[in-house]
Amino acid sequence: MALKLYNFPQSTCSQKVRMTLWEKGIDFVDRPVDSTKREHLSEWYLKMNPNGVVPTLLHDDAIIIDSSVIIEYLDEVFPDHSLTPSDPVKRAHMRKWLRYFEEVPTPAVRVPSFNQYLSKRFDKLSQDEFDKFVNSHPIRRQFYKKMQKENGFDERETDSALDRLRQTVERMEKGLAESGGPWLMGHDLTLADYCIAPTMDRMNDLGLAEVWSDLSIVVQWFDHVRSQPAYKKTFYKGTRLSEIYDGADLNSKENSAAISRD
Ligand SMILES: N[C@@H](CCC(=O)N[C@@H](CS)C(=O)NCC(=O)O)C(=O)O
Repeated sequence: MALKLYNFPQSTCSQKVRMTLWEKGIDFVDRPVDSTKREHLSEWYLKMNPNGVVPTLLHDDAIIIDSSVIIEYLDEVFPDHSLTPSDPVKRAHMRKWLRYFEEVPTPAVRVPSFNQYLSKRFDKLSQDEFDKFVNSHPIRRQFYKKMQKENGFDERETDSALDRLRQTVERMEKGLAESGGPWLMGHDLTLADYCIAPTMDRMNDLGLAEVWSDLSIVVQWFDHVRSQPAYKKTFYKGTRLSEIYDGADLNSKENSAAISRD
């Protein structure tokens, strides 16, 4: 059974799948997709993932897309070291977290990410080339239309994103207090923890850790999640936006050795 994960090293949606694979000890080929060459919008990639986004999992001949679908799929197909509660009510609560994370913080964190770093990838494009890229995007057209090529998102969009990120950590603080921790669902680590961990890492990388600095249980949870071996394997050198855009040498031997390419 061969598994290949098409992903961006730096994408939060990709990171949650890599964390799940590492946590469960599942062998996979890590296939980085080159966002600078817009590989994710190329014809061969769109045949697998018509949304033009990463990640995409290839499991033998099966193509599985959408990060939360992928992590649930992996946990179902490889049941050892399950990250899903066996009790249906608890399972529903875990899925409630997954859906909330997809709906609220995942889109919200894109706003400061583009403001601070990701809009730099459009620096070399003329306005016409940028518009062409935006109009060709299968599912992010409206998102990119809300931003300015050079300056990212306006104050209103940015404030709204920060508000949603604050709401997320407040909910986590409450959820962790109710569950008794150390994980969102209580005693056991579940997919819910790994679903949100990369977004928190991204906020930290953007200098936004103050959003939860007064929430002591979330602070503890974040320390705990960061100490997991799967976390360390997922965030290899070059997976954080600050490293990519603030000048780390991504072609260094150390970095290329950290990922297996096909
Ligand atoms: N719902 C999708 C969203 C995936 C997604 O938005 N991926 C981003 C990276 S985190 C992407 O590929 N963006 C490409 C682009 O905006 O062109 C999932 O969870 O897999």
